[in-house]
Amino acid sequence: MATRTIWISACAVLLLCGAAHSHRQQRCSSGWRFFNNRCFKIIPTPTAFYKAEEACQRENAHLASLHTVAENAIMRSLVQGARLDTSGAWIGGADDVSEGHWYWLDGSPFNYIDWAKGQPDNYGNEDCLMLTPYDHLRWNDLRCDNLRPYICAKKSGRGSDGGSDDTELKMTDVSCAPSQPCSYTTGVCG
Ligand SMILES: [Ca+2]
Ligand SMILES: [Ca+2]
Repeated sequence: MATRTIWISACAVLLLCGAAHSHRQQRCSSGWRFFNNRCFKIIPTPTAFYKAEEACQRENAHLASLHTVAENAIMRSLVQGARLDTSGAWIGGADDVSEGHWYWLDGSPFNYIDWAKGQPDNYGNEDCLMLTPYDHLRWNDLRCDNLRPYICAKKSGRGSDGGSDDTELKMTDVSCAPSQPCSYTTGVCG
């Protein structure tokens, strides 16, 4: 287990190197990280779900929707890199309109899921979506008034000198030892 933890950390360090590249490009403003035509930002301040969404909207973003294995894995690695893997983080899904009918706050199709074991369980009326520390940052429904860090996302913009040589975060940024390959389903090494 100690070995696994070490390689998760190594994974995060290399991922942050990839993020540093993204700061030199113009597709995302400072503090945001570019991946798959969107810009993502992790805000570590523990915040209730809809307060977090309001904060994202003030930056023309929403709580992040996730649509692919790669996006999901990259977000997990970013959360780990920010050392928030013990608190988890809100992402932008909810089933508060109709129980069991999940939607993304940004209006995109809810076409991918990665529920943690036994989730969603709506325990005590849980209607908001988070990456849970209890199962490798897979998904859990949680009561919306809980305070958690959160991930905002928005479409990438084209800066005045946005170039074609932008560096994008990619799965190869999640690098691990050959004996502990990075899992494309969990986004962690081993
Ligand atoms: Ca629910
Ligand atoms: Ca739950």
